[in-house]
Amino acid sequence: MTIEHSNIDYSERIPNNVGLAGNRRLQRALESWQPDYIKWWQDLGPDRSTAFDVYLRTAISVERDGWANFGFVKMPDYRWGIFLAKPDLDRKILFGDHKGEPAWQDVPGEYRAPLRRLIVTQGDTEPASVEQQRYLGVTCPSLYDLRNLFQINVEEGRHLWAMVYLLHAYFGRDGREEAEMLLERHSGDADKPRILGAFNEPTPDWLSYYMFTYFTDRDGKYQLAALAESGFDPLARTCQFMLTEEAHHMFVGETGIMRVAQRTCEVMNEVQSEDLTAVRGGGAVDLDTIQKYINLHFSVSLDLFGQEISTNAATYFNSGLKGRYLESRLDDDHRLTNSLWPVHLIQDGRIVLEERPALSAVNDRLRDDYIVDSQRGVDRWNGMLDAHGVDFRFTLPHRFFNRHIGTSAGTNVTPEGTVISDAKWNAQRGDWLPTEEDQMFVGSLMNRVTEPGKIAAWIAPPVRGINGKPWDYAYVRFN
Ligand code: BYC
Repeated sequence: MTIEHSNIDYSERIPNNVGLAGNRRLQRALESWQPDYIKWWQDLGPDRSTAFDVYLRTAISVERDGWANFGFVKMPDYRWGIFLAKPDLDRKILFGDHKGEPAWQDVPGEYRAPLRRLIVTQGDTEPASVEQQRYLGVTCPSLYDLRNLFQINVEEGRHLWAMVYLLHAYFGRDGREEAEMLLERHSGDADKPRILGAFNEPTPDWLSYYMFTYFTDRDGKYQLAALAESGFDPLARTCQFMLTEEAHHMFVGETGIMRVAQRTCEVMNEVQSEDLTAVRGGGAVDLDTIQKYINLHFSVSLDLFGQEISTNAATYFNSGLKGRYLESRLDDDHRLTNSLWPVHLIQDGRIVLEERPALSAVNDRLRDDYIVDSQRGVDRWNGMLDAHGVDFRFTLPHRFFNRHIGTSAGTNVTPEGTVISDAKWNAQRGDWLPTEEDQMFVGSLMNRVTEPGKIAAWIAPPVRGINGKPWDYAYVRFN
């Protein structure tokens, strides 16, 4: 392909660091997709937001300091573009049958179909999340939060661009068709839904949103990290850069949940009670309800890792298309020919932990890494509860709780990990997952606050603002 740079060329209609101007055909193809993308953004992106000036960061280079560029932008004018991490000309494939061979700069013919499928699945989640969050701006708790929502939305839009670039540049006509389809499927659409389950669920309120950015964006982190190991070098480099954008999304989730729980602690102190009615009466979300939202979003996100035992995943690994988390740091043969991995399975109605060929268990291994990482934020939230003298502790439910994909789909498992009957599940479901009443209560708190320095009563203000600005800075200007 053409010469590539770490600096991004913003003089182009499509900003890029892949030398797009040197490939007229590809440039024209992407320029003809661009208006469809803008139309999609206007139809299904953040509701009634096109005239707002938003304090956004835009990458100016893929170097470490390339993110330090902030300014007011109208979202439809955001410079969505194509940014790949710097190339490593000697890069070798680290795992699978092709271990040690030079990374591919083009798509190997025999892996065309699975590679396209991985890219399409990844690409499909990005616009899906923007669609899911479409109406949240209408009920933002503060300008700071509104700005973060919009920042994440534009970056998910850019992640879509990242995958569309790969489809256009490397997959010819069917790649172009897939790129169109990415704008035609819609979250929750009865006829043309998004590909993965979690991306068809609504994100109706800000508590759900923080949970989504904590738990579901974290699946994004792990999937992107696995794809960043790919032997297909353009995919690897695209994902490496996407990962730098992902960190902020998870930060918004983690601090968002922290701030909701902190406010709950403050209200419990004000009303001198931990009782649900008293806490809700004080205008905060009771801790039990926050736990139910954790249970829901964690379990839905665990489904995104696929089956515990997966031949798809084994094929992706063997073929060098999708690796493990931080593959280069793992101390083994990177081929997994004879190794085993402990996998939780349901057998005869019981949960067992059994060694299985590691190759077929790579999905579950990634899920293991994800669970460890998810626990870190939970520990930090609990540290805050402790500091407020509150005894309650948040927990992650058992990995088989409320699962719809994998070995435990269809088995009722409590958050503690006990298999129970349908009758018991139905009787206790409402203790573990948000009930309609819980959702209505959370929904009733969602009122729009857009005055600088003001914040909704159910959430504490952030510790600091964006880019050294105070948290009460006017991050969004309505026109
Ligand atoms: N929903 O062998 P298995 C993000 C299907 S999030 C529906 O385990 P595989 C983001 C599966 O397709 C990251 N279907 O499958 C976050 C397969 O279908 P077929 C997104 C599901 O392929 C927030 C069958 O079940 N990126 O970036 O090994 C905001 C057998 O399953 C689901 C990726 O996912 C499900 N949850 O694993 C914005 C990376 N799970 O073959 C963005 C790309 C499985 O029977 N995707 N199935 O027709 C992949 O690597 C894989 O497709 C999966 C599934 C890990 C998702």
